[in-house]
Order: sequence, then C-alpha cells, then structure tokens
Amino acid sequence: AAEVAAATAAHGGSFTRLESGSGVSDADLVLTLTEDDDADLPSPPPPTTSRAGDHANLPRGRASTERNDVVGAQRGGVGAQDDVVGEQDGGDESFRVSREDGAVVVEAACDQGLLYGFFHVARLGEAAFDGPDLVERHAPASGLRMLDHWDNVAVHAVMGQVERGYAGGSIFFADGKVRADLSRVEAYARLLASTGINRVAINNVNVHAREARLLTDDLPHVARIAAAFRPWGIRVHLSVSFAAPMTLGGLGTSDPLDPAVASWWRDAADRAWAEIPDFGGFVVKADSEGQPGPFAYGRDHADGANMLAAAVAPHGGIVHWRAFVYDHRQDWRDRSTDRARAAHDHFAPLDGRFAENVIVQVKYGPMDFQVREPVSPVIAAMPDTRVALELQVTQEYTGQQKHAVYLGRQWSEILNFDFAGPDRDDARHAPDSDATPKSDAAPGSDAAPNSADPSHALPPTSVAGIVARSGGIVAVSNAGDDEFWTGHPFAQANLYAYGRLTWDPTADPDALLDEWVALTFPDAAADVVHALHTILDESWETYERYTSPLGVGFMVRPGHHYGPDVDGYEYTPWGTYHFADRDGIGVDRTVATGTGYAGLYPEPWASLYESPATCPDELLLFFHHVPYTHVLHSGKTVIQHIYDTHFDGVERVESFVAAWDRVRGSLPDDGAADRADRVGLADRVGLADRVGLADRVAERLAEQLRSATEWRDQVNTYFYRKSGVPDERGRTIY
Ligand code: GCW
Repeated sequence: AAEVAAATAAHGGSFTRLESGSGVSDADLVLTLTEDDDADLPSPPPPTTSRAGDHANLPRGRASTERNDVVGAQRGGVGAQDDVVGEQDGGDESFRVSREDGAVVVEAACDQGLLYGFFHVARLGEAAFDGPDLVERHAPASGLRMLDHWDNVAVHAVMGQVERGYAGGSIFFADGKVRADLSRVEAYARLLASTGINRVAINNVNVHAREARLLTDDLPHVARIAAAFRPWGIRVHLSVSFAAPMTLGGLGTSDPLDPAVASWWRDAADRAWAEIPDFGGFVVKADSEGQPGPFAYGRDHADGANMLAAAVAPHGGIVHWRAFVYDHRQDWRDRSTDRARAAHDHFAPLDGRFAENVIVQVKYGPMDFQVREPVSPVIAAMPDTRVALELQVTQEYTGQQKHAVYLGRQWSEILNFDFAGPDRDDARHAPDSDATPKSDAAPGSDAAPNSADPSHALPPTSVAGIVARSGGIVAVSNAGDDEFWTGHPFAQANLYAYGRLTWDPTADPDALLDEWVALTFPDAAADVVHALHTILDESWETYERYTSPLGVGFMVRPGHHYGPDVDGYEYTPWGTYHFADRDGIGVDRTVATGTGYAGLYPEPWASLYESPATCPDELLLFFHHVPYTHVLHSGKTVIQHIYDTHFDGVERVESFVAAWDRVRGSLPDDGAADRADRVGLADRVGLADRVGLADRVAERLAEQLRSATEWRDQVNTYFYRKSGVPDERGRTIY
C-alpha cells in the first residue's frame, strides 16, 4: 500500500510504473489516473451515506490498475487543498472498484476516494486481479476518523515528552519546537491514510504553557505539519487551553459569556484558518484533572463549548469537547460518589444544548481505558448531540507497548455493542467487509449491491451506529519516533486495526489481524505466521486474565500505571476503588443498594446489569460487590476464577515466548528495507534496520512474562491472604 501511494504522490499522480515483484503484485502494475476528461467512464453510483457529497457537482477521478500493460496518465496532486477546505466532515471519500478480465478500475468523485481506492487495491495485492468480474462500492462508516496525539513540545520531568507515550519522543516536536525536518510526519501521514484516518490532533489535551502557544506563535510551523498531512487527506487539529484568553491574551477572565473572551477566540480562530485553510478545529479537555474550564465562572460545558464553536463555525471548524470530567479530588471514605457516573451526570442533562459543530468526545467506558469496562452509557444518552467514541490505541492500561496486546477485538466488541440489547448485537455478522470482496455483482452495474459499504450494516442503536452518524471515532495514538513507530513492533497492529475499524466498524478484527500480518510480513514462512497468531490472536483476553479480574479495573501502580499494585489506588482521591475485604470484592453500582450507575443504561441493559444473576461474568465486579464464594455463570467461584485466570494468563505468555523463540532465528528479511529504499523512504522512516525486529520482540516478550508473573503472584497472594480460601488445585500462592 505504501508503495502505490508513495509512488503516486511522488510523481504527482502523473505516471507510475512499479516493477515486477514490487510486493504489491507479482506482475507489472500500472496506475492510470485521469480527470473528468474521460467521457466514456460510467458515472460513480450515487452516494449512499448522508455525509457523502453530491457526485454530480464534483469532478470525477479515475484510477485504473492493469496488469502487463503500460498506460500513461495525467492528473494533479492527490488531496489538493481546495478539495477539503470548507467541508466540515471531509469530502466524499467513497470509491468504486471494479474488475473486468483481470483489469481493476478504481473510480471516485474526490481525490480522497481515489486515494483510498488505491490503498484498497494495494492491500489486496495480487488478489485484486484474480477472481470473477465484480463491482463494489466502498464508503467509510463515518466522515470523522481521528487520532489524538498526547505529544508535548517540551519534555516534562515526570511524563516525558509524550504523555502516556511508549514509543519514544514526538514525531512533531523536538528541542522545544516543531521539528524542522517533517519527513517522518510525511511517512506517518501516508501510513495513516492507508488505514483510513483523516484527522489528527497533534498535541496533548493537557495543554501546558509552552504547548498553548501552538495556537499563536507557532502557527506557521503547525501549518508545515498540516502541509505534510494534506496530500494524504488528513486535516490537523490543535488541543487548546480554555484559559488561553488569560494566559496568552492577557485578559482578566476566560468566562465563556464575556464578549471580550469570545472575541479573543474568534481572532485566534481567524488567525489559525488564515495560516491553515483546511485546519480542523479545537480539542478541549476542560474542568478535568486540573485543566481550566467554564466551571470557574459558574458556566456549564455547553456554555464553554458553544463559545468556541461560534469562533470556529465561520471556517467550518469543529470543537471536540471531551466528556472525561470527574472529581479527581474525591475522599475515598465517601461511598456515595461514583466516578463511573460522572460523565453522564455532567453531560446527559446538557443534551440538545450543544452547537451543531460541537462533538462531545466520550471515552468508551465510564472509568478510564481499562482492559474491561462496560460501554459508557453517555453514548446513548445524548440523541440530540453529536457524540464521538474515544478509544486508546496507546496502551496506557494494557501493557504500555511492552506487552503484546492486540486490541482489535476489544474495539470491535465496543463498536458493535448494541444499546437495544444483547440479542440485537448482530452487527458482527453483517455483510462482508472489503477484506473479503464480493463477486456477485454484475460488471459495470451501478445497481450492484453495496455489500462493502459498512454504513448499511450498522444498527442505529449500536455504538458504531450512533457515532458514525454523528461525531465519529477518535483514539489516542501509539506512534512516536521509535524506529518501529510503536515501541513494540506488534503494537503497529493496533494502529492498523484502529484505522480500518473506523472505516468499517463491522470488519472482523481477526481478519484485520490477518491483513496486518500478511502486509507486514509478506514473505514470512507459515511457522512465522503461526507464531504471530499464537501471540496476538487472544492477547487482549490474555492480558485481562493476568491483570485485574472480572471488570474491577485498575490495581495498577499509581502515577505511571504499569505493573500490579492491588491497593495502589484504594485510598487515593482518584475514585478508582475495588473495595476488597475479607468477605468479598467489587463495587455495588446497582440502583437497589449501590450508586445507581446500572440504572443509567436503557433497558434491557439496566436490568441485566442490576442483577448478579444476569450480569455478564466479565463485568460482575464492576457492578456488584460479591463474596469470594459467589458462583459465576462459568460455574467457578470468584476466588477460584481469580486464581485460575492468573495462572492460565502466565502460561499463555510462556507459550508466546516459546512460539517466538522457535521462529525468531528464521525470521526472513521481510523486504521492508528494500521496498522503502526503492521509494526513497528507508532513511526517513528508519526501516533500514529491520534486522532488529526479532530481538526487539524477544526483549518485549521477556518483559511481558516477567510482568505477567508479577501480576499473577501479587493478585493471587493478595486475594488468598484477604479471603483465606486456598486454591482448589493447590498451586503455589505466597
Ligand atoms: O487515562 C488518563 C491518563 C492521563 C490523561 C487522561 C485524559 C491526558 O492517565 O494521562 O491525560 O486520562 O484522558 O485526559
């Protein structure tokens, strides 16, 4: 995919010939791009999503890839700026791909669609040319597919440069300023575009003094970053500080209802768009974990967000306003305050009050990116508000990119959670995504079934259905200036799967993992592929097994959040407690006797969660305080479940280590360095030194095993000492 797109861009899309054995196709591959001068082209089918543009009014682009043939072409650059300016949710990104007699044609109404069509063909590789004739239309489920970076310009003493970053420093900033050389950002942009991402916020939502000035002094340099992303259909956003009118503007207040404050923000927005015509907008963390916000002036979140929304509206900008608002100075003795309720309590009453260009960005769970949480009820509680889902690709609470944890399955489960009830949760069985092309459409027929268009398969009551129609999907990025981009080379699978799921939330996460393995290790022997699957397939569930049980969460070391500390947060102000005592464990969030959180869900979920008899095992301790002898649906007691999963989790990691040991010596040169070299990227993206991959993985797996063992022994020992109940299998507990 990288080669096709890089070559296309490098040549301004005018003419490209890739050599035999390029990794994309064994055959010669020729790309043909023409503008709307090709009168005999069939028109693309009409848009089928509400966010799609009007094809009739847009220039048509056509990309054709043919085998064993050479065709010249002409075309302007992909993603020309005027195609994206002023389109709040991006242009029409859909494309149509057809295959006739082994020739593949991609058609799109806009540049971005053409780009995604190229990546689609490149991803399929040789398979794109094989099989019966077909016509497919592909469109993203949502026009807003975003990554947030928690990068700082300056390096912070405790957090480092990237908050919760586990892949080195920032690719945007170095030495206290925007990097002079942004070629790594260009490569990143291409990488993200190949997965479907179209928006990036470049700085941390905790906006410190230096970073606040990205909005003012640094704008020309932010514009350079935007220019690096632009050819790949990606727009840049900035996180801003709500106190900026005071800290940067010298005003005496940041009161959102003060006209001078509103005027300061209008000017700031005008300057941003003057410098960056396709600037995306602002991301705001307000009144959260010490960040400034409207509460200081007795205003609410709608007052704050709408004031900013008015400033960016003339430019078609968006305000992403985060719902991660809770009391982080709670008294642990206070049993009536429940952090899980906080976002709902703050935001649900404001439904309908937010401006059209405000997106309320909601973390997937009510707590904080835990390995297992129920889906946040806020997502379903604001039908008259644009809501975005926020995921965490960076593995803050899932092994910090030292542990191999493929999160595609977790995200798929969240995206396909249906608020209408468990029986309605059938989105995973929706029609095939483009991972398995359909071949039943009549060639050339515009009436061909849109089987690959995910917007048709999303129930309106599922998480994906709700956010796809309003605020889209956002996640915290896991990439940095590490030579493998993500610290753990296998964490790239998460970046890849995240992008692909934003495009099609119904995609099978296991198939996406297959895709990533095949694209990343194209020449790998069967035993290497087998080892990759042994390690990654159920790695999310494995991590859950050796860490915090049954949805209770946390139990991590305070501050950096790595490794076990069962009581680390138990007597702190952060609101993340497990309430374990000698008799039992878990948080009573029922309506009947607890905090009432379970009642925030629509039926049937409210009732299902309310009763331990119907609450799913994996969330039992999130909703209920139960005795250690409580019997799960699995037939085990809670305490025996804790012991068994922790022993089993470590055994699984041992099998990961063994699997890698068996193949690491035979890991083939994956050809990445050669291929990167051919398109002039080897030096820029650090792919020249791929020999280190096997060792890097081995080193991380060794740490995963050490850490998992630590988790097992501390958690098992803690609960054995608390409960006094021995392991029925008599294994060693300390
Ligand atoms: O998970 C917590 C992290 C903080 C982060 C915060 C947030 C950016 O520990 O580091 O701050 O969430 O999402 O705002």
